[in-house]
Order: sequence, then structure tokens, then C-alpha cells
Amino acid sequence: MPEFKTLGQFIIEKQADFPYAKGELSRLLRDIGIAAKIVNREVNKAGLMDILGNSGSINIQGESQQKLDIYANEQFISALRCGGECCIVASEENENIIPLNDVISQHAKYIVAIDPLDGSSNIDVNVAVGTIFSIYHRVSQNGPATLEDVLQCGTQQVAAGYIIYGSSTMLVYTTGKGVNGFTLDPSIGEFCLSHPNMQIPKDGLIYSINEGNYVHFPKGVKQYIKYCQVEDKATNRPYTSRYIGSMVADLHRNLIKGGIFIYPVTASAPNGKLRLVYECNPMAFVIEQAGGRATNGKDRILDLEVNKLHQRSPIFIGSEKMVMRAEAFMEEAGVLTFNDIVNL
Ligand code: P6P
Repeated sequence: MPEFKTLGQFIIEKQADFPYAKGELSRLLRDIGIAAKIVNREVNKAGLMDILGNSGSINIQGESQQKLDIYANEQFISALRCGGECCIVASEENENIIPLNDVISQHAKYIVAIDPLDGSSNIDVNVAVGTIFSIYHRVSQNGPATLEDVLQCGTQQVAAGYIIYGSSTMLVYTTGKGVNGFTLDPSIGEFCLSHPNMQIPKDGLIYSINEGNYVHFPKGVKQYIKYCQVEDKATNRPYTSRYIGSMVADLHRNLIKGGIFIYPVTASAPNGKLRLVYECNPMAFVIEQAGGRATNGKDRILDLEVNKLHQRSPIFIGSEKMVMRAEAFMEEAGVLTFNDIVNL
């Protein structure tokens, strides 16, 4: 067990890595940690409160909003507003950006993009869910921050991470100098360093994909899945299929054990399902910092141009060798569009 260190102590200690830091990013990360503890409290007793199930409303994604989706969204926005270190919040739950215009926040230098409760359809069946966050510097020099401050390339992220509300609650993040994991100790209400310098194995034996969409997958994905299933002792195949429909939980497992997570184009998601700003970019930053790889099957996720707030992208992410192998199948088969697929 690493030496006892809370998230707050670690953040302050690492602040020294940024010579010009005045503590704003440190406070912003602590604000996110506070909201995570509040959301964790409700997620952990969801079955005992009238907070299960859906709210009856639909979010910008056209998905039914769970009551906890709305609760989590409100908690993170409130914590960021009170903290004063963020001038805009872009939430996966909201159609438009949320400018924080009070006297202090409007001059803050950071932007936060957040998926407040990813995988929330799993809450009612007690499957791990998560929060995904991404932090950028604002690029506008004066006046209120704008949408252009949010539509930044993934390589511009200052920090990114996730909280997984599972058998334990963990906060995992990077500021571009490696990945560290903190486990919430409920007895003291603190996230404590439990997984220093997380590294994803370069190769793995787990593949994570919703095979229910198999008939609509690009040819290269179909061929890669068949590759995973072939019996070959020399390469430890067949691999193990693990997919629980909660990106944070699937990626956290693969980060620790090694593996690949793929969400390609499908019939219902011709551009992929997962959101570039709220899911793909932050998780790509974390996985790359842990020594892994993240592409859309061809191009690096972090290099993709961000044109729309709720833009979607296919994603191949995880152990470097597994992702490169899947890309090779995609290249050989040709990266097909949805129209190509239906005419297969
Ligand atoms: P499907 C949850 O809704 C989510 O955004 C990710 O957390 C998860 O990986 C994916 O969608 C699951 O999608 O189509 O397999 O149910």
C-alpha cells in the first residue's frame, strides 16, 4: 500500500510540477473531488431513495434522463460555480454550454467538459457507473468565454479523469504527467492515493465490444472479433469478452488488467455513439498517459478536430498492441462508412 496521502495533499504536492501554477488548477481538481463525494453518497444509497429510475425527461442526446443523471449534473455544475476556477461548463446532459458568469468565475482561466454520470442506465441494476471530466485553458482573451473555448482539440487538455462508483469509489486523473488513482475512504471522507503511476499493460487478453451490433460492424471489426475468438495457445487466444455497457467501468478494468474497448460505427450510430468532447478525449488522455493507445480505428483521438459540442466518434482504446492489431484489421478491410456497411 503506498504511503497515506489524500487527493488534496497529492494535488498540492504536484502543483510544484507547474512552476507558474498559482493553485487554480489545484482548487479546480479539489472542487471536482468534492462533487464526486456528494454524488457518490447518492449513488450508493440510490435503492433507498426516490432517486432511482428515469426522470421522464430527455437529454440533448435523445436519451431518457435518470433522476441521478440530473442530480449529478447539478452537483458538478454547482461545485464548479462555487469554486470560482471555471468560466464555462460543457455538460453531456445540456444542449448548450453553461457560462458561469458570476463576478469571480467569469474571469476564471479554465473550461470543464463533463459527462456527469456515464452509464447511468445501469444504476437501477447496480452496475458501476462513472463521471468523466476534461479540463482546458480558455483560449478567449477577454469578455465572456464562448463555445470556441470548448471546441478544442483533445491535445489541448490540461487535465482529465474519471470517477468510478463501483465496489469502491475511485478518482483517476492525469495532468499530463502520468496517471494516479485515489480510492474514497468513507471513514474519513477522503480520496486516498491507492494506485500511484497507473500503467496499462502493453498487451492484454480482454476485448470489450457490444457484439449485439455485430451485423452492422465494419468488416475490419468483424475480422478482429473473429481473431480474438480463434484458438491459438501461442498467443493466448481465445481472448475473454468483457462488456458491461458502462464505459468508465469497462475502461477502468482494462486499464488495470490490459484489454481493448471498441465502440465502432453501427447502424444506430453511423458516426459512433460515444461523445468526443465528454468521453473519448478525456479517456484517451488518461489511457495515453498510462502508456496505452486511443484512435478512431485509424486516427489518434486526441488529434481529431472538434467541430460540434456533441460530436461523436468511433473509438478503439486500451492496450497499445491490441489497438494496433485492431487498426491493422481496419486498414486491411478499409475503414468503411455506414453506407458501405449496409451494402456489405
Ligand atoms: P451500448 C452508456 O450509455 C455509454 O455511453 C457508455 O458508458 C457505454 O460504453 C456505451 O454507452 C454502451 O452503449 O450501445 O453498448 O448500450
